[in-house]
Amino acid sequence: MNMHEQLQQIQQELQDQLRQIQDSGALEALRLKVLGKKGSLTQMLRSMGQLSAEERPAMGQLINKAREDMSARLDEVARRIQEAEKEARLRDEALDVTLPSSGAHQGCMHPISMVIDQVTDVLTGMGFEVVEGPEIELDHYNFELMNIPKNHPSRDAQDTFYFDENMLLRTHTSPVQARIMTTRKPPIRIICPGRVYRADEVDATHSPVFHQMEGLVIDEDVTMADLKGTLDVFAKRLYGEDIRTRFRPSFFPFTEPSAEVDLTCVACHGKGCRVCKGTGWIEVLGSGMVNPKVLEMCGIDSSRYSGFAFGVGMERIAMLRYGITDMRMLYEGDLRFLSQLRAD
Ligand code: 2U9
Repeated sequence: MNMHEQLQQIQQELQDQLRQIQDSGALEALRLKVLGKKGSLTQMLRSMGQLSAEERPAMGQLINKAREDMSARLDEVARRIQEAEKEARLRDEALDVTLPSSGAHQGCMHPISMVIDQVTDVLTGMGFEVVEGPEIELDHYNFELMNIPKNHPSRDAQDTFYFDENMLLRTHTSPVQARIMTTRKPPIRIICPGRVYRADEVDATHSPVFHQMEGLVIDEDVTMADLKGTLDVFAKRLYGEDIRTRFRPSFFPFTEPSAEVDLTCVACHGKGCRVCKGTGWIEVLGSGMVNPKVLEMCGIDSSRYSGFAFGVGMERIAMLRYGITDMRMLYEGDLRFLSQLRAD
């Protein structure tokens, strides 16, 4: 085959293959096969040495002309393919903004947060001020100033999470109140909501992390009547006017005297049911008159001032309010459960 025929063949082949090409990758491969360094046309240019000096210029012109032609044809097909690929991409990625949405997810507050808000609303409405403090606390504020002696079981490493001898995760929010007592003068009327920690095993009624709200009032002439009146109003505002309170003697190192406070069962309103085990009463709060020793340790003159304090578990209130029987439901973060509970 002479060079003219060879050239025609290359051109014919290119023409045939171009007709079948669908994508830019294959097109680039074809361009290399013909015009690349080792391409068929490039080989032909190299083999021009075999021609006589007279034949060479005309053949050279012919090959160059063919190269330009073929290059232009390849470019033309490349443009067409690029256009087609772009069209296909636009089709694939098309977004119909007029379609209805798949339903935006509406969040809700966690039941513990809802209950903290509700209890806070009632107590701030009665004149209490909200105070917060650190969850990592000193033994001094958590135990020492609360009159919890060195040999007390709650100080045991089995019951309390310690960082070292002096630092721990607070076991109640009382240290927040101790901090206020050591820095402010009475009258003091504060509530301390917050997370507390105890080395408990998890079960239906226990968790190593839970939430408390504690209240403290210190002033001149504060008596047990003030404690009873305050908690009675609190219970009625939280659960309704028919709710009554019942005080039973108890013991806490930081209060003297101390009392457990029962409320009319909020599930059956006192008739007797499963929640109150038929008694008509449910235990909800702990309370008492602040132990004069605690007042003195915190720098408050116990001959002039007296006070009362109370504590209530937020999980307990949430479980009663929303009919939850297993505390673990509050911590599992299961939206099928949580989203059923909404603020009322
Ligand atoms: C100071 C002095 C006294 C806070 C009190 C209780 C009784 C109580 C429990 C309720 C359920 C803890 O969350 S719970 O397990 N609390 O029974 N708390 S009196 O007494 C104080 C606090 C601060 C300075």
